[in-house]
Amino acid sequence: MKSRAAVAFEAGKPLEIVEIDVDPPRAGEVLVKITHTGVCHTDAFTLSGDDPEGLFPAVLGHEGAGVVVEVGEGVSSVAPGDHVIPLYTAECGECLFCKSGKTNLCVSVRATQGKGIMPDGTSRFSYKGQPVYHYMGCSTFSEYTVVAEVSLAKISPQANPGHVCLLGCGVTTGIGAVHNTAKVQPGDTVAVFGLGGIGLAVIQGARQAKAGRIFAIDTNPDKFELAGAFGATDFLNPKDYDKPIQQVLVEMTTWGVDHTFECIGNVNVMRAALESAHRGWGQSIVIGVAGAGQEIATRPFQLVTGRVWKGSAFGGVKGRSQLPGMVEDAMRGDIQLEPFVTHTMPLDDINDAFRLMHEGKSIRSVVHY
Ligand code: NAD
Ligand code: AHE
Ligand code: ZN
Repeated sequence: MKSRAAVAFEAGKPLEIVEIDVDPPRAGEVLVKITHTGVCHTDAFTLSGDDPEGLFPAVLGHEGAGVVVEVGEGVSSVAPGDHVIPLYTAECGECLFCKSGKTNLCVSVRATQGKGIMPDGTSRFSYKGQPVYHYMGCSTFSEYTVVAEVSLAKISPQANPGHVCLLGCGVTTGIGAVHNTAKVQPGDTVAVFGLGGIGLAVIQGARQAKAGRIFAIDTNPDKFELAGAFGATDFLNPKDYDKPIQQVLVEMTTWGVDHTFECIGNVNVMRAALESAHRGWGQSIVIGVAGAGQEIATRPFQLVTGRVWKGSAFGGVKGRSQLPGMVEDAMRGDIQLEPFVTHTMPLDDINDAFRLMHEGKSIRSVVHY
């Protein structure tokens, strides 16, 4: 079938809106009509050419919501008409990782996903007869996409797809990192570096966890108002200080902050976040994605004296078993999604979403088909 899609033909170039060909779903696959998709910084990161797994031409996008159109042979957990969110972290329930009870990092389709192909080693997308790569197992920048059955969460048909698409990545990542990775407890102090969609979701999660002081840190002071609305108590722009921000935070708190979160993808800020953590028990959670060749560093003494460095992918959330419940939480108002949606636009204007993100003017743009 034909599908309108925003294709990344080349690194560093705008997406092009073209009509691609989408092949029918094969065994274990599902054809989904995407109705809405958010644009996450990770899409911009891959488009920039800094992603070691970045492939071109590709259909990017991984924060979508849609409806099942057709299922391939053997698919039993979803049927045409079901409302779904595609998952870049699959959940097969059978692999070592799913069975461990320790992680959400299912490996069932991860290897082929990273190569931009379906689990059988081929692509369902083509343009003018040439294959186009899939992305993160989702490719939500196409009106019709094909994903693995294990990469779909079935959600309430009553949910607003223009809002719950954000649970496909940003909001789930931030809230999940607070509850599943850091396990923030009432009264704990929290510092959030980077106040985009991810950082603001961390703040929302920290407030749900009844954290005490919540420090919001960004070089763009325009982000502070929304951070305050989500529950941040202290606002810091590193540019306002003539000393490292970790020193500022340690001086403000005596021994450092219980939980710090890096939500930017900057290895220098990752160091600052680790060194802002409390002596003896503070932990720093890396959420931001850094480019190929980037490495983190600190004095080992920082770890010897009790600080812990951790990472979090998709907030540690198991998509098929936990995301439907988070959608229900959002429908009840226990997770707020609407404040994240600063812009909406049709697919034709998707490059505006990238521009607004780079200009620091948006939190989330939601593209509709
Ligand atoms: P975003 O661009 O919306 O927000 C980033 C924020 O960081 C902006 O407000 C920007 O002003 C701020 N910032 C930039 N440089 C800074 C600095 N030096 N000091 C302080 N603030 C600074 O991005 P986003 O969509 O919120 O994504 C954030 C990061 O999280 C990206 O690296 C993205 O790839 C990553 N991410 C990771 C996961 C995961 O599962 N681990 C999921 C989603 C996104
Ligand atoms: N392709 C990159 C890795 C990118 C990365 O770390 N992705 C995050 C999700 S970002 C969503 O916006 C993640 O979940 N990672 C775990 C995984 O399995 O990909 C690279 O460096 O190769
Ligand atoms: Zn994302």
